[in-house]
Amino acid sequence: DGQSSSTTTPAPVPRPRKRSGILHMNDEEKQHQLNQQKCNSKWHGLVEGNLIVKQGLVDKRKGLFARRRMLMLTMGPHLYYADPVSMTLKGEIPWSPQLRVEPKNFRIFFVHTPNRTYYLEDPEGFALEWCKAIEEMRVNTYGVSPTTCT
Ligand code: 4IP
Repeated sequence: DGQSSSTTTPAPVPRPRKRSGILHMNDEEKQHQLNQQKCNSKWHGLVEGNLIVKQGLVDKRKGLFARRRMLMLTMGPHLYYADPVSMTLKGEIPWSPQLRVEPKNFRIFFVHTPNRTYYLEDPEGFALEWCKAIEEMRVNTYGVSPTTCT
């Protein structure tokens, strides 16, 4: 069809690194980022040596009440949440190929896991960014599931 002719392909143009580009870094770049995180992030001690891909304050609702937590998506992958006042790790949303995100609006998003749905609210309104980052991590880790029911 003429598409696979031997025309010279133009030299690749270096593109600026996207926020989510961390997933596509080579080992050396990741190690560099990790060293930066060790020196510069006060959360480093809570994430078991994993590289933080995205972090931000969210309100995590359980029952009637919500707790403000620092949510941290890391390589591994992990989704840790910590108390930003006491700077202690409170828990972790368990990763599995079944983990799914569901944005409700600009602030509220759900993280569905086999045993629990986490109700999260980004008070700054970046719920869609969270969903994108978590979904990208899921695809990057487990691939696109062929058995997804819609
Ligand atoms: C707590 O409510 C907090 O929401 C906890 O969140 C939550 O644990 C507890 O649920 C829930 O009872 P109160 O602080 O009002 O008592 P966090 O751990 O972030 O402090 P998780 O971690 O599971 O959401 P239980 O069912 O896990 O105890």
